[in-house]
Amino acid sequence: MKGFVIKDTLYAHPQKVAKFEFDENVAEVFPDMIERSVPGYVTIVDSIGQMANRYATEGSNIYDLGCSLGAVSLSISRQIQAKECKIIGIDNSEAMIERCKLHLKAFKAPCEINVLCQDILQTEIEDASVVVMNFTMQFIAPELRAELIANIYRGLKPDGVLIISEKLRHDTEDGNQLLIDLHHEFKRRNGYSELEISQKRSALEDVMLIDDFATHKKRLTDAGFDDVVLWFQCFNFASMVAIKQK
Ligand code: GEK
Repeated sequence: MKGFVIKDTLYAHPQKVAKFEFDENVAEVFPDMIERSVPGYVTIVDSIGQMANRYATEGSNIYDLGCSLGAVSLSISRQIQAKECKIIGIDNSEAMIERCKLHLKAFKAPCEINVLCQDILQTEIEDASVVVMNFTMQFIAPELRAELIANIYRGLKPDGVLIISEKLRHDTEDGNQLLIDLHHEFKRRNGYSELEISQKRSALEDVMLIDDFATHKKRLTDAGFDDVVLWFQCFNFASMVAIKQK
């Protein structure tokens, strides 16, 4: 995405902080924002493509729910070898979807990617071998998450997977504070000021609501998934793959 990178300075100046939204301003700086804010983002996106290659089956659908600018869809498109798969990227932010279409055109995906502006709570998942939510579910109201996961489970074929990345809350106060401090230091080292870190934190309050790993695991197994593998964690950012066997 390098050719498009515009520096994120959205919270660089003191302001009356409004609730965080995925609007045009955020879409414009998104590649820089996410790389400087999420530890391991580039590795996660690349590894999701690798995992999709392992699980994608010929003629199946692959969903990228909350696709933003299409980084995951592109990574999958470049790495899967299964024939005639359809990649479907979905996001409910018009600003993201418009830019996503431009990015995908510029980067010429080897496997076709269809992009849709839609609420993922309304998405019909069918014949899926791989479903990805890369840092998306944390923006869904907690009381709607179990039904979303159940819907994904129903739409997955046997041996299909759901790859889900989230910011996590650790289940002890001191341990949680340690992970928060390490993450803030990561942001500082990436050039964000104390003001930017604290204003972004206020903007995300009540917008991004995070769970601990045990809650994720229980929700996934309650929906029917046979195994939940935590395959990546750096500080309070993690990614897991949930496997549906039959
Ligand atoms: C990436 N996966 O680059 N329906 C559809 N989209 C939604 C919904 C919803 N109900 N709620 C939020 N979104 C991407 C990064 S960003 C993560 C994902 C972040 C969308 C929202 O518009 C945004 O584009 C995305 O989920 C979350 O790998 O910014 O921390």
